Amino acid sequence: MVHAGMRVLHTSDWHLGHALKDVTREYEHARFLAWLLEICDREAVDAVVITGDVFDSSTPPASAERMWFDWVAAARRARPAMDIVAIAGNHDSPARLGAASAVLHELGVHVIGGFDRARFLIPIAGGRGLVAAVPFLRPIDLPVGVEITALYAEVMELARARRQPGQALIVTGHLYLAGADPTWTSERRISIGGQESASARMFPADISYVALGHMHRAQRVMRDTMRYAGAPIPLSLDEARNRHSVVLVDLVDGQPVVPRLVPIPRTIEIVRLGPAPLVEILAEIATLPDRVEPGPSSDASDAVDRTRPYLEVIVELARPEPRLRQTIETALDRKRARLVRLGVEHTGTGATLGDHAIAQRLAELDPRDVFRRCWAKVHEEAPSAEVIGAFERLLADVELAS
Ligand SMILES: [Mn+2]
Repeated sequence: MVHAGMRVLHTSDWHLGHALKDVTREYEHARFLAWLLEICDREAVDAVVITGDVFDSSTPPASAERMWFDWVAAARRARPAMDIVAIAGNHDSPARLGAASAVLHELGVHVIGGFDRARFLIPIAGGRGLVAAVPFLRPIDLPVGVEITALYAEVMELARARRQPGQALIVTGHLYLAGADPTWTSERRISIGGQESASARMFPADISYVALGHMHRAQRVMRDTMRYAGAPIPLSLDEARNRHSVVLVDLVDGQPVVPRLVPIPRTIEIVRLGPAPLVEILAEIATLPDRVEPGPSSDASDAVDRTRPYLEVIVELARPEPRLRQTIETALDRKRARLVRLGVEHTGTGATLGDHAIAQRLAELDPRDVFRRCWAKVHEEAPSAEVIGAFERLLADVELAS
């Protein structure tokens, strides 16, 4: 019988190496990671669970990989007994994230790239907890005919067989669960109707805590102890209103106490103007704070410069305005905010409105429907199951790459 409490910190979707319309997020990530280390120390965290998308791409820049390894090293120094478990998300390369796993394992850091029956069960906090570390499941991880639900059923069977009485069981996943709210996240497009969509019911109630990644908005699913930790920074302008946090889960004799959210301070604000007519936009820009002149202390002025707000401007136009960008940029000349997106909404002729409507309808269509219609047009019959299967695999590849 294992007795004693433990504290787990759940975080997700860091997307190290991310750029917002060409602007690197390095400074925000560095600030978040420094803050995270402080929280681990202050809250005496026993284990950190990172549920995927450590990196923004399968080939992250060296600076992003360095940030990851530097953080792991700093965490080891600050809290030598703290376990770190990280799984790959759909953005990570399982091979690349897992490449250093043997070295990291020696340091008490468990990185799970691809699903591996032999090593996904990881005891943490001196055996007070057991993590079933299931990463994002690619079609290649699933034997032919085996669905995600069936694989998780097997995971649960193996985990229950290994679990000691009183030991907390934490199960991870990087997937979209039906019922989760993906509203306006940059993962929205790839998650709806994708192969990774699954039901929350595959996580039975004897799991102490279900640590989820993929949805960038922090949220609970079905119960308090099944959560998406959410991304630590907004990864698109549409995520501007998300509140970012990490989850602290206290487990006493394997039983969870209601999880606590710790809000993450936002390093860089996002300002969104419009859609509005140009005169209104210019009036709003005039009220924005002016740029601070660089002071003598280079460190302080560096921070001031790096934290300039991101600005999105959407202008309503009745007719094309070739000098629009120049007009906006001139108005922003002495302003602190930096323009990362200038969009236009046409309110003019029926033709442009019509184009707009068609583009919108296209975005709403399911690629499968489009494919079926195109196939039927050319071949005068519905595509066979084999052809649909091939298209699904192709679609999954494209979705993984995006
Ligand atoms: Mn993500």
